[in-house]
Amino acid sequence: RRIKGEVVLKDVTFGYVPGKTVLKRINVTAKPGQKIAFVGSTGAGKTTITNLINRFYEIEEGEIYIDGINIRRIKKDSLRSNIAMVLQDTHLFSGTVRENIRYGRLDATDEEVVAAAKIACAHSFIERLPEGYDTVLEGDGANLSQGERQLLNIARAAISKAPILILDEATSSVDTRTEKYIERGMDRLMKNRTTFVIAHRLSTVRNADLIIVLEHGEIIEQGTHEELLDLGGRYYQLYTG
Ligand code: DGT
Ligand code: MG
Repeated sequence: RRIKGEVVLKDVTFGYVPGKTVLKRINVTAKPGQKIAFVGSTGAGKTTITNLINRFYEIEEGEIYIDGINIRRIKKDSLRSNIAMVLQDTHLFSGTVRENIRYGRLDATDEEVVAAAKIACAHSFIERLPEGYDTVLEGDGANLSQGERQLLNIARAAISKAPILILDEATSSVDTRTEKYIERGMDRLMKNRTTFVIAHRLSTVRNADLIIVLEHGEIIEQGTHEELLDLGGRYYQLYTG
């Protein structure tokens, strides 16, 4: 049974430690292929929501469903292979650049690896490495810049066929010029996938199907970019601030 990518959070309440609630009664419905953006101040709970969709933590109250199936009943392996992610803290292992991009898609051909790197605007810097795609990365990519590590993570997401994509400040360490350049690649990455995007730079979320504004773990506003600007509330403040 193929995952289509509908994600539903129903009355999700969560805290990392007892007595300190981080998310309060969160309700979100993402239809297959939709782009949902989470915005809000530091500590509002944006990353925590994606941590729960990934099932990095167990929910105390409420439920999360993917295509109608409670994620508690989805095997972790299956969840891993159906959710691609690019996070602020990059995850690379000691191995070649090629292996790092192919991670999770071991059947991918060399051509697919290069195509994914091109989508991520990583091809040119990879070609400049001593051994190109066969360059061995030190643990966690210590021999790369933070921005280069993010581009490799984007390439990994691009080669993945996962129907669900999580982008948490995915291009935060990339310079403005590369970020501009990568925009089309990011659009290709999101195409036909349910995407949850978190970005401080609001220009990257304005075309989302739904923007959810969080404050202290609660949804305080939601709508499209235009709707939220018309509302003249918190999003408007963030946007014009
Ligand atoms: P950001 O990334 O700075 O824009 O902030 P958010 O919105 O991603 O915030 P988030 O979800 O990382 O944190 C929400 C709250 O949860 C904040 O008070 C810190 C707390 N928190 C986050 N991660 C952990 C964790 O691993 N352990 C504990 N005990 N608390 C955490
Ligand atoms: Mg965060």
